[in-house]
Amino acid sequence: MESKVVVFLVLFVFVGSIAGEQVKVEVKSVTSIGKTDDDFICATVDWWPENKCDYNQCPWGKAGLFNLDLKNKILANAIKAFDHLRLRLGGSLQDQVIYKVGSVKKCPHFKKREDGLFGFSRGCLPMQRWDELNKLFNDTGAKVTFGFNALIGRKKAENDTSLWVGDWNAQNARDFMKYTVSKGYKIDSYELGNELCGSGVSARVEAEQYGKDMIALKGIVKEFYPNATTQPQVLGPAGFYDEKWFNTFLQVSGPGVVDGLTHHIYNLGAGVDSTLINKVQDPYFLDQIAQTYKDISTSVKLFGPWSGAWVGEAGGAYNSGGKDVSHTFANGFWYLDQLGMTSTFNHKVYCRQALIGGNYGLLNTTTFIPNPDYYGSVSSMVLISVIQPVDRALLWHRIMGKTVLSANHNGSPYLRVYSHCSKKTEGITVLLINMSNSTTFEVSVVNDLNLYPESVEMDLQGDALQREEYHLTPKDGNIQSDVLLLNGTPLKLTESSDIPAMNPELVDATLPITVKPDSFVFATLKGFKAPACA
Ligand SMILES: *[C@@H]1O[C@H](CO)[C@@H](O)[C@H](O)[C@H]1NC(C)=O
Ligand SMILES: *[C@@H]1O[C@H](CO)[C@@H](O)[C@H](O)[C@H]1NC(C)=O
Ligand SMILES: *[C@@H]1O[C@H](CO)[C@@H](O)[C@H](O)[C@H]1NC(C)=O
Ligand SMILES: *[C@@H]1O[C@H](CO)[C@@H](O)[C@H](O)[C@H]1NC(C)=O
Ligand SMILES: *[C@@H]1O[C@H](CO)[C@@H](O)[C@H](O)[C@H]1NC(C)=O
Ligand SMILES: CC(=O)N[C@H]1CO[C@H](CO)[C@@H](O)[C@@H]1O
Repeated sequence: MESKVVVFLVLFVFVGSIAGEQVKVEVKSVTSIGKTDDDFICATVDWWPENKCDYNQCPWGKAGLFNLDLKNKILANAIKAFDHLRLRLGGSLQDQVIYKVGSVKKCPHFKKREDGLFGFSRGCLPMQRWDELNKLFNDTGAKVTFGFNALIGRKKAENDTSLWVGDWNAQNARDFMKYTVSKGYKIDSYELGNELCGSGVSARVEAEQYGKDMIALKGIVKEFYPNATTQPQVLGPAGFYDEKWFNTFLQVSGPGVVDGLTHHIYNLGAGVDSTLINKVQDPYFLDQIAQTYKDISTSVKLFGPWSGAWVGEAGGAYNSGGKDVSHTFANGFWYLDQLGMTSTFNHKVYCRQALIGGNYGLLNTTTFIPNPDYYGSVSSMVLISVIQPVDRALLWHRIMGKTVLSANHNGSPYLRVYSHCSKKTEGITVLLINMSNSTTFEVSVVNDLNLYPESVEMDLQGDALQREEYHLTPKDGNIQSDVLLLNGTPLKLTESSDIPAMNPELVDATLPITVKPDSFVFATLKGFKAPACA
């Protein structure tokens, strides 16, 4: 019989009286379980016009690519604060958009049309609008993914109501790319089509056909961007995961064609569902989607090791989100958990639907004021460290590095834990999500040297004596509030409409981390020696 001896290094020792439930979190520090892209956080900008309505509500307003106020100062500041926020331009109407360039002369707006896909006619993007959009992207340092219309040139199959057949006609995309290159606009990646894979949403295309079209797209990208170092990536199929379809697609497109295997997530059901508020706080419900992430990483491993899995669009609740939940603090239970979960399944990028628009915008559709999830995503990316003060950047993006470590505990399932190497400093950062509305957790983080158990001194000297903590809670304890508190103080735009500084609280590193009910905590542990982070 083999008995495995693992020596844990206890970082925190309980001192004094403790009110909450004690939990020991073990972080495996020798090997990583995943690696994200440098820029993991991404948000979408959609094509929806003002008259896109669901459930007697028209929540898009002027937040679509055609009518968004590109001169809005908050919008620009919100993108800039990320220091390279990925923006994915696309969505349902993408496959009905034509670009007014080359031989395209007529340039109509989207119109309601009963027999049109998603109830709309085709719409057209004038190059003047594309110029204006690129000015914003360039000014704010956005990393842009542009999704092409993938239905051009195909026709509906006679014997099947949703299937579209025939080759993609790439002429309009080519002309558009040529124009884009001639203007010097920087594009990070090009994507083909939206939700046409598997059984499709409004329309579908077979995997063999789609694989061939991806090869065509890659060819055009190589032609216009001959320098491999700066060549935009190619992404697809931008739809719901279907094992057989995805595997065939990767095999047909073949080695080196698809750089990012993009799939979409709406695991919370319809926006109108009155139980949405319960679903976002239910760990058993939230866990159900993990299998999809595991399956898609298996598809990548077996059939497309040259590519990486991306969540290309995730709004949580479909049909524009839930009007009392998706823009509030409570949505963070789902969203921050998703960022943590997908990174453990080796996803490279996570695109949140939407930067603005619908009920799930990171920014409020009419006021542009950041909603709680905006700061949560920033959090992940910001490192505001004591040594190196960075006064703005947002939490995930600012502090969570790209190397993902396994973190586990055997306490309540209502406490979720994720761990990454820290972004700009030594040690690790943990994200703790407390979905319980009644229990406080007192968390000690221990170092599981999973490969060669040996005892390592905790390096609690110098600035490691203190831990940086960011506690995110809702205003007045109301989880359906749009106002987020950082360490007890509301996050508000500055007078000049800038994103406020997000500074940590310094806590004695020998004490456990207190995670209050209904809260999110990012904690940066400098003295935590993780070989995988070296
Ligand atoms: C439907 O038509 C397409 C070509 O238009 C053909 O490839 C396919 O086999 C047909 N399917 C059936 C079930 O007849
Ligand atoms: C992007 O902005 C910089 C200045 O911030 C400017 O020099 C450059 O010409 C711009 N590029 C494009 C393509 O507009
Ligand atoms: C390709 O781009 C890189 C980065 O901009 C540059 O250093 C390199 O010289 C380019 N190569 C060629 C062949 O132009
Ligand atoms: C935007 O703000 C208004 C006013 O506070 C609020 O009623 C609405 O629910 C918010 N919507 C979104 C999507 O953030
Ligand atoms: C806590 O959540 C439970 C289940 O969702 C609910 O019944 C209870 O009223 C909540 N308690 C508080 C104090 O909000
Ligand atoms: C163990 C524990 O804290 N359970 C609570 C978790 O949160 C749910 C919903 O907030 C409560 O119903 C449980 O009592």
